[in-house]
Amino acid sequence: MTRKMWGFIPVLNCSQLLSFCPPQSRPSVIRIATPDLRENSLQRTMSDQAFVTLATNDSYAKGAMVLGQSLRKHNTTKKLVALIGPHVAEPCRDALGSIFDEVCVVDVVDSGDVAHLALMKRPDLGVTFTKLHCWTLTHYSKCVFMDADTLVLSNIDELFEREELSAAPDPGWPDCFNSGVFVFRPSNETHEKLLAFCGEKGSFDGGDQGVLNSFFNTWATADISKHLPFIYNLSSVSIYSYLPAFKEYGRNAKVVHFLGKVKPWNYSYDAQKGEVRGHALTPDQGQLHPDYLLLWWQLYSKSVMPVLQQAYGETPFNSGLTEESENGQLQEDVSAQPEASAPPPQKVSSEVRKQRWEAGQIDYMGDDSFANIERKLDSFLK
Ligand SMILES: [Mn+2]
Repeated sequence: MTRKMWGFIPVLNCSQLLSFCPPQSRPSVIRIATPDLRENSLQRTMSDQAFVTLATNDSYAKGAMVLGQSLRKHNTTKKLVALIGPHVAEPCRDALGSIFDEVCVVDVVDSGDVAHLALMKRPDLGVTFTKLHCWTLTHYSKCVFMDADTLVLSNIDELFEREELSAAPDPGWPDCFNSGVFVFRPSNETHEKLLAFCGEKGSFDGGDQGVLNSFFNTWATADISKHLPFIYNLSSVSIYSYLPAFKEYGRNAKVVHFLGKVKPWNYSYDAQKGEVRGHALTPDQGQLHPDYLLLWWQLYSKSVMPVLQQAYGETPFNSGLTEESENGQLQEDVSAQPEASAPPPQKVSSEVRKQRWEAGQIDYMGDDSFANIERKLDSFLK
């Protein structure tokens, strides 16, 4: 009975409420805290926008942590949100929690709604559905999604001036946008439309980029302001495919995207020497720019390792850091698991090297490193 009564209480503002009080019980001075109010509304505007990333496993969680710290390092005023899959380990969640403002576990299998239905039609698109979940963050009015394999090089808060769906061209097919960095407006309606679309039509590339490009299919032609400059999603692939452009514009890069199968966390790092190690000479690998790779590891060892150590406590974990032992032999971190160890670079003859280059097996970290290519290029350009 009493509970029901609450339903009839109208929403009143302060002065309306005060008018019910007898005059003697009213406070003599009503403090109007203007500065506080202003601060609150400012905070509201800022907390109304967020950078969002996604980690489906512990390795990607490390990437997300480095991304989060790179955004913090460049003084973002926006909130940081990490979506995580149900398989991310507890200490990793804790570590993410101390870098991000919000960590949301997304389990598409558990959601008994449109997502579940779509997933039953296309079980192969599970990870994609997890990513599309970012549209349900409706307590934000605008967000910028960033893959966990991206790294921020300067403040990029200006991206929030853009509208949905803004993204940079994909280096492989520039009429498509790359879905590693995009501006969007959370909306349950859009989320459901996306899922239904996904369930019906699937994805032409098997991932979120295919779905999003088919859904936002006027991106290439309708509104040039939705084309983010390439410097907001620079992939190493393009550095090597158009080196002169990189030489001209590369210094303005704001976001690096470590595209490809091999990610920064697949390497290891000697913190004492400040060297990245463990480069494998197999096709489709090692396409990461050594300078950006080093930057990633520097940030990881300085700003992420302490957070991880705190979260794991005594429990050993795969840190990816290596130490030189007293007899000069390279040792993996005692706690490291086999996943982190890739074969060390090998010296090969120039003939073999040429063959490998032509077969697309490029030793970006060694003989074919950017510095060497640049030297060669400079000798032509002079
Ligand atoms: Mn990516």
